[in-house]
Amino acid sequence: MKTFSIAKSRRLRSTPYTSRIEEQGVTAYTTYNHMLLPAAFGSLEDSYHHLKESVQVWDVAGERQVEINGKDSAKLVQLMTCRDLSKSKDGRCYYCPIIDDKGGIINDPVVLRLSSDRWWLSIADSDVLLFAKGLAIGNNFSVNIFEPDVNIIAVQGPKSFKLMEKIFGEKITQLKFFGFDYYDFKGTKHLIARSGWSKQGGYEIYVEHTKSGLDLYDTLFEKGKDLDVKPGCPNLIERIESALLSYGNDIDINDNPLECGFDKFVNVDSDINFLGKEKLIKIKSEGVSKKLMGVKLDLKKINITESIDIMDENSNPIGELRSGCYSPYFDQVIGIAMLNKPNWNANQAIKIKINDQAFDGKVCDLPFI
Ligand code: THG
Repeated sequence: MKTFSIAKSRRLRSTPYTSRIEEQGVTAYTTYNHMLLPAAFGSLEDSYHHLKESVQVWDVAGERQVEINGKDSAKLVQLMTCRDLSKSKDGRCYYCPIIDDKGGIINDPVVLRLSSDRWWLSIADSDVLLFAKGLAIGNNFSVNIFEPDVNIIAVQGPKSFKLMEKIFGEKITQLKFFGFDYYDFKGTKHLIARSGWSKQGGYEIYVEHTKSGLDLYDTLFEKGKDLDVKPGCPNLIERIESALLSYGNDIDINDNPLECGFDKFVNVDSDINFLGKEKLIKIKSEGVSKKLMGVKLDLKKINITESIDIMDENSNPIGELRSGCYSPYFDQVIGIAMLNKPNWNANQAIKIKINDQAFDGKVCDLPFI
């Protein structure tokens, strides 16, 4: 595949850590929320093994925050998501599909309840701020909506707990999954959550004070030397094996949450008010006609830049492959596919054509591991 360099500009925003990661050997960027997001530090496969064994520090500032505060903030956040937040608590994160009036997915952020009238939506790659502003204006809500200057550093991998303990003390190891609290670093408080876009364990530091954050970034590398800490980024292989979904790749506005396996985040039975509720009630009672599934292909290499049609054994189209990679764990290509009803049985045979060559494969359940 031919590769191209990225043309930087003000519009394609750098992060406070960009100069650091460029010194540390970033080799590819993607864009996320109009910001640079590192996509590789050399070999994806080497980074994958390292992430599963040790600890990495990621510049994920592209996971921007949409802050919604004010008297009607809880009402607006609930209007945007089908997940029931009526019993939500301060200091907790909630993975929430944001949907439109048709039930189409606008985004799949991690929602942080800072207080009952102050929320952060830690968004995937789409312009949630504009959607939120439109709803607030149309409904005459009393809210403030803006992007605060927050730049997340993720610390991921099995040794992340040891590394964070060295810097923040034992109490950081007691933080529960999807909980957050404030921890001191040289006199500055940092919001730290036990979360991250890998299944290897770890934390996300929501840096609000850039100077202290840069010092913390450097300290993570100093204190992590004996733990073999390395710079990294969300890893395509690890995230597909773990079935962490990527908005814009695996899911988009033409999919509803029930098609994407978000059933437990679709709360149509409580009396909450959200956009698309009627629609989701209807879809739930009728059942979905397409669904995200895993696929395994008899292939050792793939590079997906657009969806690829999937066929059944008789060459009838049955869906599309949306993400894929070579998995060292399965020693074949695995991928995330949207498959039409009734092709949802694990082990069902499928076919795929790449560069006019046909390859066999089979359907499987998500997550792979
Ligand atoms: N962290 C933060 N912001 C983010 C992401 C993140 N914004 C963009 C993107 N990632 C949003 N998408 C996801 C997808 C999956 C998860 C988090 C964000 C995730 N899922 C867990 C899982 O699937 O096991 C837990 C879900 C649950 O059960 O609540 O962590 O990574 N700050």
